[in-house]
Amino acid sequence: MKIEKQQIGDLNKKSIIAHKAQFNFLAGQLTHLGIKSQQLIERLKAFQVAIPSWALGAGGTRFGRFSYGGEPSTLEQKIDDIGVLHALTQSAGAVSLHIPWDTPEDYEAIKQKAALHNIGFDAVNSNTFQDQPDARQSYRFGSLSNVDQHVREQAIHHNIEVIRIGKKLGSKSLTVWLADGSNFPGQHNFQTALQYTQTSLKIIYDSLPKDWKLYIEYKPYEPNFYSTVIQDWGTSFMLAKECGDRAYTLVDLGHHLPNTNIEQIVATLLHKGMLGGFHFNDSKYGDDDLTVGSIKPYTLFLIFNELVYGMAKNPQNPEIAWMIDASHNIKDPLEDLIQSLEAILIAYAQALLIDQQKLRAAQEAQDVALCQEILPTAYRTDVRPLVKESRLQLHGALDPLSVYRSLGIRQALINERGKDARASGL
Ligand code: PSV
Ligand code: MN
Repeated sequence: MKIEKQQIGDLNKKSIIAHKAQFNFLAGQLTHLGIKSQQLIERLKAFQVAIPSWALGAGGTRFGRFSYGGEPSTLEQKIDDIGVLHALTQSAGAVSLHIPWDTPEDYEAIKQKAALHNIGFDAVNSNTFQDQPDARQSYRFGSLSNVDQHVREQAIHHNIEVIRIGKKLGSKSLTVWLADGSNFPGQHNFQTALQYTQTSLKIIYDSLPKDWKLYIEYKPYEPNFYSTVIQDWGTSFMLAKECGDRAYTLVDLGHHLPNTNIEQIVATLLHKGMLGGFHFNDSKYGDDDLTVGSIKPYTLFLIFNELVYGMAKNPQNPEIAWMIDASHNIKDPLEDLIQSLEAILIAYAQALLIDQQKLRAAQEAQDVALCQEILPTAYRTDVRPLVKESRLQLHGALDPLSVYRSLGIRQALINERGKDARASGL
């Protein structure tokens, strides 16, 4: 399945007049504020978010899974689905593979498929949270932190194998997320578990090619419910520092306890040059993996405020690897991802509108009320015409969701792959 530019162009015609009127109105307002729309549009056009190979099928909970029909059951099909997303949104230009869920069989075919859709290979992800059918050791009691040396060695070797796979595809980074932890007090010696994890990560880090980065993801709980070895950004930060200067922290928005000030964590990491990877999603209670921006759009905007500030002011921080890490339990995954990409670009565009100079001056003057006014002024601007215009300039869809539906893509996928096709993943 490949969507042609012509098909999108034809469907854009329906809404182009209304779009141009809305865009011209907004651009006029921004000109009054001294903001050049085209500069913002160029930033939006450059913003690319990786799609995880495991997110193209239905997600599930421990209570069940509701398939959507036409799910991609091979890696080639998953890349085709990302190709659909990228053609429509022009902002999903990379795939992030999870191994062994999506271990390539024919590397050349996979690379050709990705090139056809203009998709690159972002971070590769290891999986030491599930046992594989042919594995000698079990991760029931952890992987890199396990008290059993054989288990640790198996987990280390798996990560080295993931690097080898990533190298063949052109990836330049490895993301490690560990489920390691304990369910009951006393089960773990915290210090030993941390030390084993550190030693194991260092071996993995030392196996990285010199132009690769390591991202260490943290999470407070789940699947373990009493303790998690890498529970917070501080632990990730500390482990990354122990590994070396190409190891960084990865922030996943869902991996915080309720009401954690994530924007402050983001600012701290950027200031220290340690924010390497970023997983987008949204949540109400825990790691709910809901559509980006669906629950707390203002928080997402505040986070983007720090990201925009940090990307401009912190050259010590590397380019951030963006990825959507959501689970699609009741919606068509492609529709869900389209909505997430839209929410990300909207929050980014709003944050780009913040008058940073005025904010800085108000902060220096300790004018609290004015500081508080400046942010909502940007947030309440309807930036959707800017986001649409950036897609239009790249020959994407003005309204990706409605074009997706008009083209009947889900039905075409069901016809092609069958109603019961099932994607690998969680
Ligand atoms: C764990 O919750 C996580 O956020 C990690 O990034 C995993 O790789 C991914 O989700 C698996 O769905
Ligand atoms: Mn994640």
